[in-house]
Amino acid sequence: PQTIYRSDYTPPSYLVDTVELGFDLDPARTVVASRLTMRRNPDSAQREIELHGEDIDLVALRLNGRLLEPRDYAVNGNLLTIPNAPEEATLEIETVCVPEQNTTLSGLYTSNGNFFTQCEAEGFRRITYFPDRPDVMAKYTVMLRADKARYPVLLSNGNLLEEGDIGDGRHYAKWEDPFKKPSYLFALVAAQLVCQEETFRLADGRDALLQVWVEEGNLDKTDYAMQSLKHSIRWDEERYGLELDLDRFMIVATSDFNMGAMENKGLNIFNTKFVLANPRVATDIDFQGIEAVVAHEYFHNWTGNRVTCRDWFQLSLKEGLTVFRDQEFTADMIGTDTGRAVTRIDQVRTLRQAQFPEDAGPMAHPVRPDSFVEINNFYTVTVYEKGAEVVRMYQTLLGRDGFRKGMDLYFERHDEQAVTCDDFRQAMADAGGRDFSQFERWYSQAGTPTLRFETRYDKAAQTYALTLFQGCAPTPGQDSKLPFHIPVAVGLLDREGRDMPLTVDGKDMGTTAVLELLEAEQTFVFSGVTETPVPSVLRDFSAPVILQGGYTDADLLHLFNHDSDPVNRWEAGQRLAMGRLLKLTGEVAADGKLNLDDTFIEAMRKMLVDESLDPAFREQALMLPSETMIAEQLGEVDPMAVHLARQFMRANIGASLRSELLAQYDANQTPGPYSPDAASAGKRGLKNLALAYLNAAPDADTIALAARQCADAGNMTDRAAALGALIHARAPQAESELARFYDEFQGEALVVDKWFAMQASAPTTDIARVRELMRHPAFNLRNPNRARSLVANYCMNNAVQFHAPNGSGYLFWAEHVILLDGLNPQVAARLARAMDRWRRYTPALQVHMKTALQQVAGQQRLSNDVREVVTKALA
Ligand code: BAL
Ligand code: ZN
Repeated sequence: PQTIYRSDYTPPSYLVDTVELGFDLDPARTVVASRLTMRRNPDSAQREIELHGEDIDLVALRLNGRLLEPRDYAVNGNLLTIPNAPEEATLEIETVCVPEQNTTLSGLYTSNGNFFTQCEAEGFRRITYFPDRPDVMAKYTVMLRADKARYPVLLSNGNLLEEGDIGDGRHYAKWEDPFKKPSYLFALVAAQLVCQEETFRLADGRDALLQVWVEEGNLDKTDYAMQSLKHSIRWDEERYGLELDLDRFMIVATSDFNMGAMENKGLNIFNTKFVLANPRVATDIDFQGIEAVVAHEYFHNWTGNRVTCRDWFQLSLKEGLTVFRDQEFTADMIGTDTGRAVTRIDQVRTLRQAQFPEDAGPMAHPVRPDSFVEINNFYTVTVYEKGAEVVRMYQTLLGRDGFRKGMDLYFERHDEQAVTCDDFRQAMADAGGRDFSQFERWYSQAGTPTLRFETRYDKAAQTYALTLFQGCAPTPGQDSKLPFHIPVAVGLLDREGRDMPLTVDGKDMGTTAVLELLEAEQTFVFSGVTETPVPSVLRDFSAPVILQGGYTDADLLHLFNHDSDPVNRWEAGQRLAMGRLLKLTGEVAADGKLNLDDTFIEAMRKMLVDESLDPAFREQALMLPSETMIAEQLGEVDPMAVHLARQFMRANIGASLRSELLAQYDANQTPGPYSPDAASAGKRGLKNLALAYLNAAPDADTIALAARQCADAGNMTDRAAALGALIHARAPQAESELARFYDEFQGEALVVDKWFAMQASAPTTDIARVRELMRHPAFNLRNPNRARSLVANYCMNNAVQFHAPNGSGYLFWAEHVILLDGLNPQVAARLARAMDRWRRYTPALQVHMKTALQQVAGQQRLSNDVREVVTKALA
């Protein structure tokens, strides 16, 4: 496969002004007629028209009314070239595709017999020939024709112009999108669906029609998505002065979808997972996911759609920025300082769980990659979550108001343009009067920077010198790195745990100073420091870096007890736990004699019962670093040792804090009707964490508690937590409760996904049981949610079983990467990434892992998607 380089970018040879699309929709043979008005791009030296097309049949091609013969154009792979084209060209293209056979879920496909599209990144070329690149922006008019009884609902982007019958039981709908857009934002839906709708008054006084479309029977699960949409619209008006620019905004849910959702202009298509919810079927986490994803897709309307990406290397321009916006929205929706901190802690956890490992593995890439084989492989935690961290750092450096000025300037300069990450950085620099040239390295250098500090207190001078050191390990293709521009937020705690006032270079900096680290090593001197402080470094996780060492246990306990910055308070607890987890892992490997000190347990006890702290924060503070995070700290990973060490710590907490856990379990009940609000969810979170800890050291009483909750639960959060506790405690009733769960929810696809996922990720589920589950009538490899629920969960969230010493998990992985690749390369490539970190495991496991990787790599027929992942893993 061919590698595509960012440095090879050239402007499009032709621009497209208007696109008229006509669809005769038939699952077995859909005919697409396209009429493009094009003109030569003055910025391009090329004279030929270039069109992309994939897996479609070309029926006819006309240029300015003349039917072209095959000799008039050239087809090379997916590229169709028309040489010697005139300055202005009207192209008429007729193509045919087969939606019902399209298992890739890219382009036009059917799901439960309904038509949907997914065009990002390069799916539009699977619908019609087109210059399918994001810097070609055009105005679209779309005519849909289909059988009226089977497809009563016909939707596309923008505004509905007209609809009516055309005989033979068929009908039509004509849509027009008033804004220029790239082809990846095109969408259509032709389906049997119902909708919840309402009229919403926008800030400028216009009324917009909001709709949430779902399959019949799901209307009782659309309220939260609708509410989230309204909150999102209001928030973008208030926080950024950005308004909905259309008369209507539609969300459509489908159960067959590769991603979470897609921001097509005015017609967002969603995975049902991020739309459908009611207390019976959805957990607190599901509700949170819906709010965030609805917001994310809505916010794309400006950051992504009105201003889009020049090329796919700039993906983070829209994704990093939009993730940052949805993160801020989520924090604002909770509205409390602790709530904000808890969302920040969640973000840090995601980075450590997924992005730092990516940055340290064979698929490491900069936020703005320099090359790719398959762009679909770069919808990554680096582009999304690290990209959001990069945007957050602008706000940290400029302040909220300064960041807003930068956003205003960005839109003023670039509305309806396709631009680059450099354009965004320039807008921020110009609006803030700052030099962000060194900041560019956050976009161009891969790898997670490390940060280290040393301190020196001078009692006589009352100065405290903090020396910061940064570094960054090599990543594929980047052997050495230059220093990053790192905002390091720092506070100093006195011996009572109070924040000390900070003065640096004679400047009063409040109680948290944002120091700007520009060099590999730099010293900052605080003056007027009256005693030796404990430094709280990297408050609010002010940069996506790995802060190494520097703290004693006593320092960490002091921070854990007192830090006014809740993120660093949490962080101190994580460090206390991590130190011990690493020690325990070593002990498992050595002689199996495990010891946990009282100091740690007492710190946990104090946190658990501190009623001055929100339950949501206490839950975060008591949650241990995951097995993946522990593994990332080790030179050589024995997954079983990591698991046993962590289980030992969990059981120890469960047994030692039993009475406190029971008290918190009782104190954090949420009687009355379920509400997904943050305070209630926080209580449920702490209560269910208590239940999980109690059942990490199970006895008849703790199991009875879980069983009772399983029987009485009035919502899915409590039900799933109780069932999980029974499974993990290996309780005798786990099997029957699993069966009862399935019986009760077998009609709810998303709950059946949970049922598979719960089993796939349980350390009690071995390969034989997984294979048995694959034969369950409800299992279907073609449905991405279902495939992920069982196969991906087993391979990615069940380390002890997946890494079975006999290599059976790896063979299962290889078998299913290959099977899935024949159906849906995007889903297969995601699964392929389960082996990213294979070189870090014990030599015995590495041998099996390499064999499995080679088995996949040795396949003759493999998608570019999977080929790229396994090739890079083996390189
Ligand atoms: N653009 C793909 C889905 C999303 O990030 O919203
Ligand atoms: Zn996005």
